[in-house]
Amino acid sequence: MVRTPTADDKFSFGLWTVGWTARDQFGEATRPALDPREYATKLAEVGAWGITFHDDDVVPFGSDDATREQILTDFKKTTDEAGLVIEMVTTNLFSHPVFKDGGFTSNDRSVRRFALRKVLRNVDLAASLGASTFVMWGGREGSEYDGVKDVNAALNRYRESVDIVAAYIKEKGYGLRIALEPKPNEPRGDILLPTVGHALGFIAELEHGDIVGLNPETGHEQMAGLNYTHGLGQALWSGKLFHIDLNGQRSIKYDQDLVFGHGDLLSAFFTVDLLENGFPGGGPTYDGPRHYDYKPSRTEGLEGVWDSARANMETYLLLAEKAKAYRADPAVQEAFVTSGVLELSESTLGEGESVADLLADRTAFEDYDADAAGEREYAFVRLNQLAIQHLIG
Ligand code: ASC
Ligand code: MN
Ligand code: MN
Ligand code: MN
Repeated sequence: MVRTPTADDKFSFGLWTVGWTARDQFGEATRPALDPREYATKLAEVGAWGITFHDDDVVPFGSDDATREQILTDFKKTTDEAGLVIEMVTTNLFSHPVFKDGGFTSNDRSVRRFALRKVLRNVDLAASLGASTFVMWGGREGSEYDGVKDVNAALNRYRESVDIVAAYIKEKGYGLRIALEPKPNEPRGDILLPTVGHALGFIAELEHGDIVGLNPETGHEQMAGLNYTHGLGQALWSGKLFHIDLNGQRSIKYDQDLVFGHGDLLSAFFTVDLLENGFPGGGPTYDGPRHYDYKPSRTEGLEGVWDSARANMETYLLLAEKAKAYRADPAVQEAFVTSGVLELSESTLGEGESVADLLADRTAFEDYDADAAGEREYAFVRLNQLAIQHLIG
């Protein structure tokens, strides 16, 4: 291990990650289910600062109020004793058969009302536990067949529910922000709000969108063939990067939820570079939890669970070290100039320059030597190779 994780690293894990018993589409669980409190204690031991959970991860679906109260009190006692921060809470609107056609966008209105009640109840819980983010992963919001879902109506219902929850948070004065988590498919054939871009477009249509942002997951963007680091970049640019789910994915296939860095390692390097060092030319930065949403592979036993939890943090810390050295390397700084990476931060019009001025500037067009400019060598390959040298050198 590069160094021991500390609270300043803000490493955080979903209870459902280490707690996954590895039941999949084709096979039984390969690991025993421990008491949620055991996972929490052990997560703190291996260096986590935070923990997150779905309501149903801690309290079995359908528990009566007294049982729920007791379980939550005990769980909170354990996390307090372990020194773990409950930084995020999320609602399970995907496991129970009632949600088979979705929660907020089910064709069945009674299901939508039940889903909204389940979420509002969980928002109260999140606030009482001191969480700062409330994640909404709409895994069952979608369809397998184009003709069965009225997308216009579904987005209206999605907006209705998210706005109701956001308004409720404001009315109660809770210090919570909502983070929507995009995913293109699985478990539904097609999920609504499939990518960072779709979700940003949706948030722009909300009445209470000021407290609604994103929780992009590495593998979810990569399942759509997209660049996760660019997705984080645009979310940051939009002021909407509220939370992140780090993990690994190897190309366009089912959601693998591998350990961070065990998928596309070079992409993981640039993800860490962005999170730790910000944009090369400055701009908004991310200061939130480094949260993992991964699954210990089905081949692992309990020892493998904790090895894999440690691996997530170790990989991140190793990449952070390398990304720091990469940015500090004079050869890289020089390449940033040669390649125009820093030049991109200069506004296209000069200060105080108007469009009329631009139109009058013959050097910008009439006398511009496009052929000569077309000969510029950007030397992007050289810059990328410097990254490779830092990564594996
Ligand atoms: C979440 C979240 C996911 C899913 C999945 C459940 O809350 O972020 O990606 O639930 O991990 O297994
Ligand atoms: Mn995933
Ligand atoms: Mn996730
Ligand atoms: Mn997941």
